[in-house]
Amino acid sequence: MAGRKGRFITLEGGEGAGKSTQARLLGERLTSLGLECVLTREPGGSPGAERLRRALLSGAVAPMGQAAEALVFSAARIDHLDTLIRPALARGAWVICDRFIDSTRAYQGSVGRLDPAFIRGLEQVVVGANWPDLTLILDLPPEIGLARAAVRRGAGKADRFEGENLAFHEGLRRAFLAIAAAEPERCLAIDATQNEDAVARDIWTCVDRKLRPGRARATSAGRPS
Ligand code: T5A
Repeated sequence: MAGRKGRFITLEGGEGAGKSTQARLLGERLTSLGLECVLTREPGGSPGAERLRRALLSGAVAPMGQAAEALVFSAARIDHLDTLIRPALARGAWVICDRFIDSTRAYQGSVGRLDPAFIRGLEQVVVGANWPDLTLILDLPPEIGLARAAVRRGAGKADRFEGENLAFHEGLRRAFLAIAAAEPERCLAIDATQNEDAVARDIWTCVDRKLRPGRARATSAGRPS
């Protein structure tokens, strides 16, 4: 992306895979190297997109159909990119985003059965040149992820997508693994059945090998102010 000085990392996968946990741990590690790190999420991440998140996760948009839902996720993404992600990358920050465009591909595209041409069109219009440098796909059997999400939720109600049946979540797992296989340059699947520390170690190995954060720090430290 023209004007990008920072790095853009996304975490993807099914419900309860550990994305938020690992986004936080990765952010702490990058910050400890002296890098500016922006932790964010989708849907949401900016005030406008957080309003759309509430509508999406409450199920209020679902009766309008898959295409309308994909467009509302896209509207949220446009605001998020414009107001938070692009400015952060332009000033040299490392942006870590909990879900991004691959969630639209998997949930609305593969499992929601929207026309692949429609999804590709959204990718071109909404994401354009703002593709992640690295996408980490946290992979685990959906039964484990849903059980983790249920423990964390406690007595709270399952949201629009958590409440779908097991076949839906198995389809999502296949869709994310297919994305990882199709785009090995950008995406890496991580075994998310391991404990938090082991998953964090695998993620750090990938980030370090592909994006060299230590070198980025050395370069920015050497820059004249
Ligand atoms: N969506 C989103 C679309 O349909 N299209 C789109 O384009 C986009 C962007 C977002 C929903 O919107 C859909 C997908 C989603 O359904 P959300 O609330 O943000 O909703 O849901 P998730 O992203 O699925 O977030 P979760 O919070 O459910 O899961 P995480 O972030 O993967 O998991 P995390 O880190 O919160 O961990 C869950 C629990 O497990 C524990 C944690 O402590 C926590 O209690 N845990 C572990 N336990 C054991 N071992 C480990 N390794 C663990 N890691 C975490």
